[in-house]
Amino acid sequence: MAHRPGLSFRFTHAITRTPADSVANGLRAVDAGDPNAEAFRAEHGRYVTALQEAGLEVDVLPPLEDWPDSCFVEDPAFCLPEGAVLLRPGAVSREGESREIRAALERRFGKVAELPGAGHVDGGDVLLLDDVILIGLSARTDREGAEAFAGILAEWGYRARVCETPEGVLHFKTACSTLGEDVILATKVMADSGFFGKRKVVVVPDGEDYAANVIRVNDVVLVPEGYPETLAAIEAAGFRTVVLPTHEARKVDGGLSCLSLRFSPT
Ligand code: CIR
Repeated sequence: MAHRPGLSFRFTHAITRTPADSVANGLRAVDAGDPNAEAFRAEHGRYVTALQEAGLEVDVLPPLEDWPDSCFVEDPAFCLPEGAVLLRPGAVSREGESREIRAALERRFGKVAELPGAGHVDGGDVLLLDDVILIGLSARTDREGAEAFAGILAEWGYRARVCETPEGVLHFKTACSTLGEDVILATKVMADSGFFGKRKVVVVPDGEDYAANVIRVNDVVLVPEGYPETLAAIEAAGFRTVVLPTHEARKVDGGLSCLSLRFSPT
């Protein structure tokens, strides 16, 4: 796979989905109280505006009451300039989400592939970099799914590497993000993993692990509100930031990356 500068952060479009009232039943590892759907929708509105201000055309899909976690659109699909791949989320309560997002992807892409076989992959476990795609095995993404997905990526000309997400971390990207230009933001455990080779790694300060999930969108990095040391570290590394509230998403283990699919269709 050739190095394609900007592949991982230069985007023209995004897809999001408004949180449903049923998001109060969303999956979570530790119960810190239910998210309030109305407050979540207000935070989501600010997120959509931030993507638009970063230069993206944003498709906002309607809420799906039958699928409580369906606002986390990153998980049922993965997008590249050439096309989109419908994944197979690893949680039973999310299995219908790929079907539900297909039409939105077909509006934007000529090519929409399906993950072959019976394995599982959540998009939250897939980190797109400019020269490699890292796929993290997790409680949601199994080896069969990861290998089937890597096979599609290879057909499309991309190199993938399968990694082990550290124990207790929901998704690979719960604990790391690309800041672009070969700089990674990662928790200490992830930074020590060796997954990132010679790339520069900005380590998330102690006590702020949630802030490892940020998104670089064109010229800015969107950062969750309430993590001042991580914000300072990202700015010190030379990146412009926009801070957004994610208090409701966090109650159901969601972060900034999970709330959109970002892409530049060719
Ligand atoms: C779940 O557990 O599946 C949702 N409550 C949160 C999904 C977060 N998605 C992501 O990190 N990509």
